[in-house]
Formats: sequence, structure tokens, C-alpha cells
Amino acid sequence: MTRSRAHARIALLATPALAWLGAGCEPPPVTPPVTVVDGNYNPIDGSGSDGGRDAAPPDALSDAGPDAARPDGARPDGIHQDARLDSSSDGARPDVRQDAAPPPDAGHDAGHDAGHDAGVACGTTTFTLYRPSATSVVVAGSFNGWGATPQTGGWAMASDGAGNWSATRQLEPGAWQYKFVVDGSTWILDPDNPDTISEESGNTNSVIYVWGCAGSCPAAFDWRDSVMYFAMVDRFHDSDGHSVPVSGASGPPGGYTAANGPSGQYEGGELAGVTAKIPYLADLGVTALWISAPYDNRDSASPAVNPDSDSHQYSAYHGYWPRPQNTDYADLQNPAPRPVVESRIGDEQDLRDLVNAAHTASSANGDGIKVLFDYVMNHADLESPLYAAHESWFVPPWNGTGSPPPCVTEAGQRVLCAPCDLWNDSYWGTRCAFTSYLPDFDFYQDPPRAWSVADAVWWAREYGIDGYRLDAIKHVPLVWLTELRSRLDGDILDPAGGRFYLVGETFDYDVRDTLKVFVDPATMLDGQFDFPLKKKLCEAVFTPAGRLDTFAGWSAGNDGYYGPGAIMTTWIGNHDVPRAIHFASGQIGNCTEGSYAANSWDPASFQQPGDAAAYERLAIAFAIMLTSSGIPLIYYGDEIGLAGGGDPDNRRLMPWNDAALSDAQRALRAKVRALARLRGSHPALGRGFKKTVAVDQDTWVYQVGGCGPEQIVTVAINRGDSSRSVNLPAGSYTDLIGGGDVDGGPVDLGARSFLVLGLR
Ligand SMILES: [Ca+2]
Ligand SMILES: [Ca+2]
Ligand SMILES: [Ca+2]
Repeated sequence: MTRSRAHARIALLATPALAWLGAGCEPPPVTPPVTVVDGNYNPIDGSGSDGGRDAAPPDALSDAGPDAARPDGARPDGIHQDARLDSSSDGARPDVRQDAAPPPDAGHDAGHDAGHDAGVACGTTTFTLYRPSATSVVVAGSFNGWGATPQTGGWAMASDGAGNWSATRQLEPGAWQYKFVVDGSTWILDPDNPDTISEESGNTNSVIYVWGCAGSCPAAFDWRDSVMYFAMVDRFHDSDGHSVPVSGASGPPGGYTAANGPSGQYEGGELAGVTAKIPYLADLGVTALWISAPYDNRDSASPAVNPDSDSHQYSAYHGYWPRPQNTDYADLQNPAPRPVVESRIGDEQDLRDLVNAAHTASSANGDGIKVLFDYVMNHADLESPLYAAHESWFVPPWNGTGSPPPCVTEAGQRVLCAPCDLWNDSYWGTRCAFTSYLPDFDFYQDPPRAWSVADAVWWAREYGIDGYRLDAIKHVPLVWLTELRSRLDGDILDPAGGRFYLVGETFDYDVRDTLKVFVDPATMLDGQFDFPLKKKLCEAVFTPAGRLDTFAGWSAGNDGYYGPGAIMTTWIGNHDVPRAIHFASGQIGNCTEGSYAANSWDPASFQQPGDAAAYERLAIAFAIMLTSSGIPLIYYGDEIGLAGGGDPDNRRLMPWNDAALSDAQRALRAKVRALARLRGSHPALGRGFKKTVAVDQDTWVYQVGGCGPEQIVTVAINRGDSSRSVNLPAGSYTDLIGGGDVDGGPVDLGARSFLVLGLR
């Protein structure tokens, strides 16, 4: 009955190949706050993350964006009133039934799911409503900017004179939210459509899922299919057993071993070591490799940024203390003197060999492994030739005249970010120095900005890389970023996947608009590391009170939040926070915990967990990330649940002796590998959208699609500590992880386990 009254008939038709969720059909843009700085800073190495210090604005701001633009958020006569109208004054036709408990195959309802309605053009959607009393009905949704009237973009429905209203439109693949606007002002859900989405704010809208047409996702390389891996070069693989320490940097007593605790010293990993492990990465399913900055770095050991709480001395093993030559970029192609690779990790040829090995690797997607360098533009080493030659390019210390700047007491002192918490300061946020030996570039002047942009473009071109991870982007003026994007667009004519991928780091777990202000693929970043997602995913999967239903609702609003064309990088672990395995084990209960002296230097505090449960929970986090939009990031070692506290304990040398790993570690790696390798062969995972079929606190069944009906992937997750039965949509499936066949309907999921299924 419901099917014959399909409110939204969606059918098969050749859909433009570029179509994907959100393209060009977002809700009206929201003016984000103009705050451009935060506590974006790592207290240890100045890598542009603040580790433990969370100066995050209140949660309440985090979702002010798109909801405000939507009908529910804007008007008092929301859906409750509408529902009343529905059931009393006008009433739905007697033959229109809203299934209170949709059958397991609800997801395949011909009325709601393009591609399962064989024989008609896919993407063609007919909205229908029976409403004899209405004088006008308009379809308003995420596909037309929520226009309530035809004048504002809404789609007018036509009446047959007998109370049947309808409108037919062509829709791109996606999960499209909408409502009907009756008589100009009454917003109602589609009474014939059982599918709704309730957002975090409480808004509920009808939703239709347009699965796209066969062949609608071309096989060419697309960044959205990528799986990124971050290798910190010094800590990834020491291929020759040799290191070149700097004098005085702190290491563990008795010398470094993987189990012997943290080190601030160079520990011997090299570019050649990364190159030697390219086959490992390719096999793991990695298709984009981010390496720590390969540029010449500071040569002397240096104190922690806050020596009062951390007495250790650090080297620049992490690459965040660039020591540029006084390079002249008058000839952009032939700078003099030539920029230098950090000698402790290799030389120019080693770097070329690494890029070449990655690009020619036999990767899971058949496109090799793309390469991203970390680029650090906020500051330079006080002892660098560049600083010596151009001191005026940097924010000067106080000269002793006039009133002293914040937290400066005597002439000659630099304005530091931390002591007076200047991270969010409208003036000092882009001018304060992370520490006294890392003077801050003054990019409000043209010459240093031109130098820095020229330097970034030279490295990108010279080594033929595919993207940058831009460190501490909030602490440089925006004009640096827009100039870089413009130069890259002009100078790199055929980037992989149509774009030189720029991902930024803006350390904010709560306020998405703080990240969003830097995201615009045409003029700024392609995306940012998704800090809010890390927090939500960690809470949902790792904490006892976590809820997958809460996460499902939040993530539905997060997909597409950063605007058309944005590609965020999703992550569950990185080099600035304690290792993910300790969040998964429950040892760390606060999902925003960062690095500070007390959790960073005690080798006894963060042991390798022995219990398999922690590794299984971490695998579930990876299963969600790797079947969701955004480029999932694997921080080196997280694929084996490598232990470690805060920075630098979270940067232990990668263990390469497989025999020393536990069964649980190897099992985790096998799952990550299987999931990662899927993204190349199942583009819907990265390019498509999700439809939640069923969700509760511990279980979640969803479909991912957008590349044609045959390409739909079904995912079933049980985060709980006991076995659960879940209902799969009707169908015949292949287990894409474990192999074998699975039938639709009820299926048992073991504790902390998941299924990823393709249609057979
Ligand atoms: Ca070495
Ligand atoms: Ca050096
Ligand atoms: Ca700065």
C-alpha cells in the first residue's frame, strides 16, 4: 500500500558523474564567527596543537550553523503543530500508512530508494501529497536551499483539482532532507514517507535517499577514496641502525628502546626507512602518505616551551622547527641557495626516492600512494640563516618603549602565546611566538609572505608531491593561505584528483565553524582534520556511556557541514594526543585529553594493553571512519594499537618485529587493512552518503551509497560488550571483510564486532 502511494518516486537515469552529496545543494551559507585563532599549539614542540590545554568555546555554539537556516530552527510552529494539523484538521488519505515499525527491508522501499525502482530513470523524484484543503504546496529541502516559496527557490507542486499535489524533479545522489510548505507557512513532514532525520538540535525532516546510477562514480583517482597515513620520519623506521643526535636532547636512561619510554632526541628513522616500508603501507591499503616536514630543522637542543613543568631538552626530530636558508626566490624555479633537506633524515635524493616509491607503489586503488609534506609556516628557527638575514620579517621583541605588550616585562622579550593565553587574541593570535627560539613570521608584510609562499610552492613542485598538511593554520594571516592556493592553482597544472590537497590543522574539538572559516577548496583549504568528529567518535565507541545513536545523529549533520567540495580528514589518533589505544581501553576517559608533562614522560604509565577488548573497540572506530566520508587518517602505529602517553611518548619507534606483537594487535591490523583496501574498490564509501537503517546505544546498521544501487555497502556494528542480534535489510550479501555469504534479516554480532557487506 505504501509503495503504491509512493510520495517520492525515484528512478534510474543517467546521472551526471560529478554528482555527490552536497554538491551545490547545501542549505544557505551561514556566516561563521570571524574568530581565527585558538589555543592551537603543542606545548612540547610548537607543532601547532595545544595538546591538553583546551580553551574551547562552549558547546552551545557548535551547532548554530546549518540548523538556523532550516525551517525548524527558525519558526515556532515546528513539526509538533504540523503533526497536529496532519492528524486532525486535514488528515492523510486513509490508504496512506506510516509504518510504525518498518520491516527489515524498509531501506529498499521502492518509493524511497532510487535504484531499487528498476525501470525508471534514477534520480527522478516525484513528491506527492494529498491535501484537498490546500491552496498551495511547495517542496522545500536541502536540494533547493529550503525555499518556502517558488520565489526563494522552493518547488511548487501542481494540483490535479482533486487534492493530489505533485512535483517531479531530477535529484543527484544524496540523502536529501525536505518538508512540504502548505499555504505558504505551514511546514509539514511528508506523511507518506517513513524516513526522517532528526538532527542534534532536535529538528526532524523527511529524507529521501537517491542512490545514484550504475557507473555514476568514475574510476579515476578521487581524493575522497583515499586512506591517509602519517609517518613521523624519525620514528617510523630506522633502516640502518644509525642516528645523528643533537647534543643535550633528552632520551630515556640507558638509551632508547621501543619499550623504554619517550625521547626528545633524534632516534634514527630516515626517509630511506619510510621508502623501505612503502610496500607495507601499500599492502595496508594506504593511498596517501603524510610525512613529517623534511626541511632542514634546528640543530640545537632546546628547552620545553614551559620549562617550569617540563625540564626536558628537545631536538627537532619532529620537523616543527624549520631552519630555512636565506633563499632568494627572485627566480622561482631556481632559488639560491637551494633549500635543504634535513641531514639527519637523509638528503635530496632520498626524498626523491621516497616520493617516487610512493607514486609507483602497487596500491589498493591502483593509483599509487599520494604524498603530502607537513609544511610549517608560522615560524622559523632563531638560529636560521633566514632569520639572520631578515630579522625585520619577524614579529620583533619589545623594544622597551611605550607600554609593554601582554606578559612582557622587559625590553628584548618576545610576546609569547602561552603565558597570557593569546591564542584567541584578535591581534596577537597571529603574531605571538610559540616559544622564544621560534620567532613568528610577520605575514602582514608582503616580502616575508611572498618568500614563504614561494618556498611552499617550490617544494611542492620540485618534489612533485600531491598535497600539504598545513601546520597551525590559525596562527597565520588568512591572506597567506589564499595566496598559497592561488599560486598552487597557477603553478601545478595537473594535480592528482584535480586538486592539490590542502588539509589544515585547527585545534578545536567543539566549534565546527572555527574550522570551517578556513575551508573552501577554491580559495583556501580542501579540509581540516576533523577534531569534533574525533571527540564524538571517541565518546561514542570508547566510553561506557557512549551512544551510537547519538553519534549517528551528529554525523548526519556533520557530513556536508564544511560546504560543497570540502574533504575533511577524519582521525582517531595523532601525534599530539595520547595514543588511541588508551582511550579505547578506558585508561583515558576524557576524549579531549592532550599532552602535558605528567602524561608524556613516564614509560610505566602507558603500557601496551593486554586485553583484546581495547583493540576490538579501536577496530570499531576504524570501521566507522573507513566507511564514512572524509579521508580517514591512520597515525603510524595505531593499526597495531601502539601504546604511548602524551607527546613525545606517543611517538615511540614503530615496532617492526611481528613476532613481538600480540594476537590482538595483529587482529586489529588485519581489520584495518581489510577496511582500508575496500575504499579503492568501493567508491561509495568515500563519495557517497549514509542511510541509518537501525540504531540504538550499542548497535548501528547503515547503508552507504551514491554510486549506483549495486554499489551499496551495508555496515553493521555492535560496540557493546555482549553479543547482539541486528536486522540487516533484506538481500544477499558478501562479507567484504571476513569473506563468505550473509543473508539479510536477523544476524548475530559478537561483542565489539562489525560486518561490512556488499550486495551479492
Ligand atoms: Ca638511521
Ligand atoms: Ca638541521
Ligand atoms: Ca603566527
